[in-house]
This record gives sequence, structure tokens and C-alpha cells, in this order.
Amino acid sequence: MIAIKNNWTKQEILDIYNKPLMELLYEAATIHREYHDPNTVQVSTLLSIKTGGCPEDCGYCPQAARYHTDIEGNGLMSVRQVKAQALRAKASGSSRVCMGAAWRNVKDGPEFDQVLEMVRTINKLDMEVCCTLGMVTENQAKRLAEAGLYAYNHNLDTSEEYYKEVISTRGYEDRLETIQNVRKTNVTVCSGGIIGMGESIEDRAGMLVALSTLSPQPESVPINALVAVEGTPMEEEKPVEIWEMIRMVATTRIVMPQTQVRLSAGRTEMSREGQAMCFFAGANSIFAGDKLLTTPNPDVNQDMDMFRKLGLKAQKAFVKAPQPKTVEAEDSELVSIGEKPRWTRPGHKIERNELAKEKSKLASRGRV
Ligand code: SAM
Ligand code: DTB
Ligand code: SF4
Repeated sequence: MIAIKNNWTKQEILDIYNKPLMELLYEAATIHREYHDPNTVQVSTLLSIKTGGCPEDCGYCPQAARYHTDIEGNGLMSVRQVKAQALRAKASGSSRVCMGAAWRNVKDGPEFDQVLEMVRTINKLDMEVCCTLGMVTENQAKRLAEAGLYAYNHNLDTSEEYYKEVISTRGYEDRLETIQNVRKTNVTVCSGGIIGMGESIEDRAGMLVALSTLSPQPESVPINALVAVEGTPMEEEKPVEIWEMIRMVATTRIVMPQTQVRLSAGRTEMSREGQAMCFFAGANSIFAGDKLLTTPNPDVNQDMDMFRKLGLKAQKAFVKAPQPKTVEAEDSELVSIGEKPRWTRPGHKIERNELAKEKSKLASRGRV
């Protein structure tokens, strides 16, 4: 095995991304086999525990309150509901549950306590628990770790330069700081991004520089293809070609050999042959279940049929890192410490976000 390289440059990554496809595939598949069982794929189920009404302006996201989309918003789910969904996910072959909340950042209080209880409950079902709740402080990351969290998802989404064209309500440095806060615990880091938002190939390479130069590199990297949802600023973005997805997956595999590369949003638009090429190129994780957070995903039976045809097995829980211990709420030594984090709010104007917001205002007045 080659030592992990932590100083990738944008040019080196571009040179990999732009290789003739057969060479790129061969190189990625070779590295993939050195570090992973090529016939095993992790299956993770997403659960939107708090949907819609988010104060952020992420241009891709149907859950941002300021855009007019069709999604149905919901308050925080109960621990009982979450347990029932986790049991269903386990029965259908998932080893991980990823709970997503449409929050800008975690706030100490009863809702966070409820999420901590969800983490304890799922860890006790012997499944890997992941959360994606927005920005977190060091103390909040420690409390999640103590409850038994296995992974925290916090995407960089794109390059630092293009991020300014996507989101105006927070800065790239906030995302990096949250990742650092998670790194101060034993919780593994899951961080990736989206392709198909109008970014250049340089931006894709820029995102991979930001991820691959983290030390250690993230344990998982989700690669999402934009799901262009009506009402969002990105509603008119053209779907990415499968070749772009394959190149992105292969490049991610080469620059982050140990990472689990997850074929994430956008699979409903991909053929099985296309997905098979992504697995060959080094993808070894998927989101399963007929829904992502708010948008459709392939049916689990269809996925299991694809696994059978390709001879793929579902990865067992805790094969990459040991199961964390859960400390019960009453035994916890960690409490809210009244932090007042200063997450940035750049607030610059992004034209397509402003247009989508205006359209949404007109729609709510019944004029569109
Ligand atoms: N609110 C938290 C945050 O932003 O970190 C967690 C939930 S957020 C929905 C998690 C990730 O979903 C985003 O970082 C983004 O990468 C992905 N995502 C959201 N909408 C998407 C879309 N329309 N297409 C593809 N990926 C999307
Ligand atoms: C990630 O990278 N992709 C997932 C998960 N992490 C949280 C979310 C995809 C969301 C796609 C749009 C939706 O369903 O709302
Ligand atoms: Fe909110 Fe997360 Fe959606 Fe951004 S991506 S609008 S932070 S739910």
C-alpha cells in the first residue's frame, strides 16, 4: 500500500480527472482493490429528522425556507419514530442510519437533547449512527460522541471560490471549523460535495484539494449529483453526464484511497451500468431507501437486485472502526456550556439566489 498523500495540488488532481477514461478507471480500480474489498458496498439509510424551514440560502437546497418548493416541512421527529425507521432500515440491509436536520447549526437545548437520545437509541441497535445537523461546536461534537455517534456529515459541497456563488449565509471557513471540531472527538468525518451546480472542473478539483489535504482525510466522502428541484435557484441546471460522475468518483478514490466514497444523490438518473462503472471506479457506499431527505431515491428492492446482478455484498457495521460506547444521559459528564459561537454571515448577493427568492415571494402572493 502506498502512503496516504496529503499535499495534492489542484493541477495534480486535474491531471488525474482529465486522463483518458480507460487509464483513469484502471488506476482507480487498482487503488480501490489495494485498500478495500471491491465486492463490498456500504448501505446507509437517510432519515430526515427535521425537514424544511431552514434559514440558510444554499442554492441547491429544497429545504431553504426562502425558496418556494413543494416539500412538506416537519418539526423534529420523536425518538420512537426514529427507532422504528432505524429498525426498518436494518431489516432491509442497511448498516448505517444518517439523520439529517434542516438546521444552520446545532443549538443546545431540548431538541439537541432529543437528537442525543436518537443517537443512543440507534447505537444500541448496533447500527452506525451518522448525523448531519449543520455547524457544531467542540462541546456539541463531544456530546454527540459521548452518546455513541459514529460519523458526522458536513459537506464542503464545492471549491472555496465557487462556494460564494452557492451560499451567502455562511462561509467556507465555518464548514472547515465544524470538521475540525468533529476531529477533536473519535467521531469519524463524512464530508463531500455536489457536482452539477454550474461549477467548473477546476472547482471540482478545488473541492478535492480541500478534502484530501485534511489530515487525516475524511473517512467518507459523499459525491452527490445535483437534484435540480423546482423553485430552487438551481432548478434549471442540466443533469450531469454519467461520465462526469465516473470521473469524479475515480479521482476521489485515487486521491483518498482509504475513504469510503459514497454514490449519493442523483442515482435515480443513473442506469445500472453507469452505477456499476462508478463501483468499478471506487465507489463503495450508497444511500438506500426510496427517499433521500426530501427527493426520490431508487427503491431498495431495485438496489438489492442490482447488488445480486453485480455480485456485491452489503458491508457490515463497524468493520472500518469499532462501535462507540454510549453514555446514558443521566451518567453524562458533559452539559451545555453556554457557548456563543460566531459563525460567519458573509451576506453577499448571489443573483440566482435573489431571483429564486423573489419568485418565491410572488408565488406566495399567488402571482406565479
Ligand atoms: N443542514 C445541514 C447542512 O447543510 O450541513 C444538513 C443537511 S443538508 C441537506 C446535507 C447535504 O445535502 C448538503 O450539504 C448537500 O451536499 C446535500 N444536498 C442538499 N440538497 C441537495 C440537492 N438538491 N442535490 C444534491 N445534494 C443536495
Ligand atoms: C449527502 O452528501 N447527501 C445526502 C446526505 N449527505 C445528508 C443528502 C442528499 C439530499 C438530496 C436532496 C434531498 O433529498 O433533499
Ligand atoms: Fe439548510 Fe442544510 Fe439545506 Fe443549506 S443544505 S438550506 S443548511 S438544510
